[in-house]
Amino acid sequence: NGVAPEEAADDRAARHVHVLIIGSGFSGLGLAIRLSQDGRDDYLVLERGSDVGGTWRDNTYPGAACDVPSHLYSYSFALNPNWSRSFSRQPEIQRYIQDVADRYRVRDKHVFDCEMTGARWNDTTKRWEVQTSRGAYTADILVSAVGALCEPALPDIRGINDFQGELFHSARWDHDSDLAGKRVAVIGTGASAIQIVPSIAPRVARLDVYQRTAPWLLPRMDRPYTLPERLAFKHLPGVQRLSRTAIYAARESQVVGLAKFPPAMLALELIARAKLRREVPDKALRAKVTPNFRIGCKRMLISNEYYPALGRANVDLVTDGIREIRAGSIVAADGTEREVDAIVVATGFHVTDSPAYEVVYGREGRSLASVFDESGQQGYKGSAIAGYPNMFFLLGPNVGLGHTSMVYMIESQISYIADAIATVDRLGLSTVEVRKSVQDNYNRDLQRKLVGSVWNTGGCASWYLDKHGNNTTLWPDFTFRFRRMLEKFDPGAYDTTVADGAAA
Ligand code: N01
Repeated sequence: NGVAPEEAADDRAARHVHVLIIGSGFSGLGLAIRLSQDGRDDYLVLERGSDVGGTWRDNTYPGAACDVPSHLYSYSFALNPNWSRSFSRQPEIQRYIQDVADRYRVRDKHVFDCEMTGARWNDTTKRWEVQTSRGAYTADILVSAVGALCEPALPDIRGINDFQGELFHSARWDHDSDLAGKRVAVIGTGASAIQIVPSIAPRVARLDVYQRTAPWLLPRMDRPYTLPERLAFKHLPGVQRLSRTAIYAARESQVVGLAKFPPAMLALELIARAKLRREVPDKALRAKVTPNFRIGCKRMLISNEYYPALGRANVDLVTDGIREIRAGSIVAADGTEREVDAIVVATGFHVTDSPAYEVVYGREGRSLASVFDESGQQGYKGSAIAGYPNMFFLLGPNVGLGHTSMVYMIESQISYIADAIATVDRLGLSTVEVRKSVQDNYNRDLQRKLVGSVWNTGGCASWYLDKHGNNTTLWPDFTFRFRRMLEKFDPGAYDTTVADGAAA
């Protein structure tokens, strides 16, 4: 499982590889497979965890499941006829990713338990110098595949460090902790929390759910596949492709309402309101969980169990805000103190301020985090950033989606980056760096498309927006347009030098 320790880098000498990929979630693993399929052996994947899977390896909280249909949430080159239900749960997705890594024989191109602690561009050697928890590497090309939802964000609540009970983030679930019979608080009501709450509510003594903003909820059309369906997926590959295409088209149509003409989403809002009336008969509770922004502004959530769980006798929805956390309790803004044994922090991730970029230093010696902090996350086609030569990004700026499968976007980027690497080799380039003017034009265009979108005008604060108020996370158009844009690497957008240093 992974590169043998003696083959990994050690502290005495940096090990050199042509392409170094950081992270082995859906994106890094997918690129590794593509490079292998292209016949390459000159790459390595560094993964801080002990296995592939990324966010699907890390998010093991009770109830963790995908809100994108299974058949779309798979690599196009590795369709899975064995999905057991229409929306897969975390263990099944993680098994799928592990199985793909095995089938495509790329595990031996991985160094596991290897965390990147620094990456610095050396403009003399034209290489990246990468420090890790398992020694040093140099690389001609560095690919960041760390993902946007990898660094848990803890809330800045007074006294949080003084809490004496159990406290953990949703993405770092403590499986040694048995919550049965305990008084538990869940902070947050996003995609993770709405899966956790119904899963733990029946077995805890009391559950306080701290809601800052009420989310929109739509029905979850999840069900196990019937035997005839599973047989058809298995023996008639066309059926699976057809089902995938139908799901893709249905999801893609939402772009019209999200990005182009938000009122087109009102039909979904009506469905969500009807669900609220049906599943929350208590009018006082219903008022508390009725959202105050346009649907789609934040990520739309799907659940059939969340509202009923809030209605349980042992569950309390607290909407007064949190004043402070004490050794054994949480004090709400209205002064009410509720004793708790355990706190689950489901407060999301550092998306627009990822610490992963604090250790990446580009051509001018600046950390990527400081560049992002100053001007917001900006890149070119979500895949390259001016000032960071020979570096490519999977799931870089403005690649995220609020409505359909990220795997589609990832595969579009994989084609682009694989073609970029092939182009670098074919033309004998020693550096390739996107031109700042090209990047600026790209972002001007992108931000223009976001004007009037529900994410910018829907009246909510969300992790889609950075601290400057700009949407630097989402792709604002149809995903097939993204794919078309990334079909071929476009060296004309980049400053390049050939191996002898002359301009290409
Ligand atoms: O995180 P979030 P998440 N005090 O950031 C609240 C993906 N995902 O882990 O809305 C009190 O969405 C915050 O409140 P508010 C998916 O892309 C996918 O749930 O900001 N509360 C919010 O309610 C998703 O979008 C699946 O006012 C605080 C919650 O915490 C992304 O991951 C499943 C607070 C954070 O919600 C992140 O989801 C799970 C504070 N100081 C996740 N700070 C699938 O099914 C924050 N909050 C594929």
